[in-house]
Amino acid sequence: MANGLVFISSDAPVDRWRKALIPALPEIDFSHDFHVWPDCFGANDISMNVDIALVWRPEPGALKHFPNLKAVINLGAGVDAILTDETYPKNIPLIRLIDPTLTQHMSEFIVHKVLHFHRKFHIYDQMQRNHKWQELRQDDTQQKRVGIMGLGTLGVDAARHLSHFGFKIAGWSRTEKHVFGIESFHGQDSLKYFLKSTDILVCLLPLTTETRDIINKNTISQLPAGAYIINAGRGHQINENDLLSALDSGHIAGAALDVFCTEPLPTNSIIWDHPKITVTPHIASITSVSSAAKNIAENIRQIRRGQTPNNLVNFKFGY
Ligand code: NDP
Ligand code: OXD
Repeated sequence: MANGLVFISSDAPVDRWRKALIPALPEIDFSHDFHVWPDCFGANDISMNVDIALVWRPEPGALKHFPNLKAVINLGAGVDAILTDETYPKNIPLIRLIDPTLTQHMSEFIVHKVLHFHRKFHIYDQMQRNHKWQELRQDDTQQKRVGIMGLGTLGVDAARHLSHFGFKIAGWSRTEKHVFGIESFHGQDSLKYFLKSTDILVCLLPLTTETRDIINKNTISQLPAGAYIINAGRGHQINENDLLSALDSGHIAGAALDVFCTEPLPTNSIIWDHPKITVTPHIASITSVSSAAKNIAENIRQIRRGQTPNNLVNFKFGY
């Protein structure tokens, strides 16, 4: 019976993962049953022995080399990089990461960015550079409306943290939600009402065929003049040219982008130096290896016991 793990990622730190997984899975002999792609490529006994793949942005086509796979475990929350691989074997369950540290770090990022715009720190930063001492009018927090696209694990937690400051919070999701203190909108038909009442838009959607390019000329025009946009979902959810036009016209007052259509953001991109954009290099929430390892270990045990693992991806919806 297959009982090997294969680690497939070009940019996740395999040594740190191995180190964190060893104490979390004392029942596994890591010297024999933990393999790293592509080093193990071509070794037939290894291919046959692997039942679980641990992946982050895996090389397309790599998974098909393991005929006895029972499950694929993603080392991050978003699974878009896996589902765009046409060769992904859809009969193999895909599990994504839900981890309290990842959620906490994302909420810290979102709270920081919302306060940054709400308290006008982006303008004070520029004023400091120009040696300008001036007090700006401050809007009341209770009047400021934050709209969160994606009321899932990350969106709900960010909403809860923001509501403690007194912001008016709305959320938009695919299915209906009832979350205390959050005005909830769902489905395409309600999107315009959600956008109309949003001063600071936060995107925490997964990237799917429905959410690709969802923040575009048309949807941006439905936001009130002077709105802000924060994107920590995926770069392809925003049409970057439409955003740049809206920033240049003044309809959008500022944007904080953590994710981009091309990553790393090319050094010659005009986004880097845009005065109304703050850029971070996809770090809104980096997977905490030590915290996630416990979670992943539990899922590995459940799969091997024949139980249904936690956090299964729904292939129909793509997240
Ligand atoms: P969840 O699956 O828990 O939540 C996704 C939310 O998006 C759900 O509320 C879902 O609606 C909603 N949604 C999905 N499709 C649509 C649609 N077509 N229309 C309206 N709403 C939709 O995901 P997480 O909160 O865990 O993560 C969200 C994303 O954040 C990840 O997929 C990833 O891309 C990104 N991320 C970015 C990181 C970074 O560092 N920048 C780090 C971690 C994650 P419903 O509730 O009805 O299903
Ligand atoms: C994730 C990410 O999806 O880091 O976990 O973007």
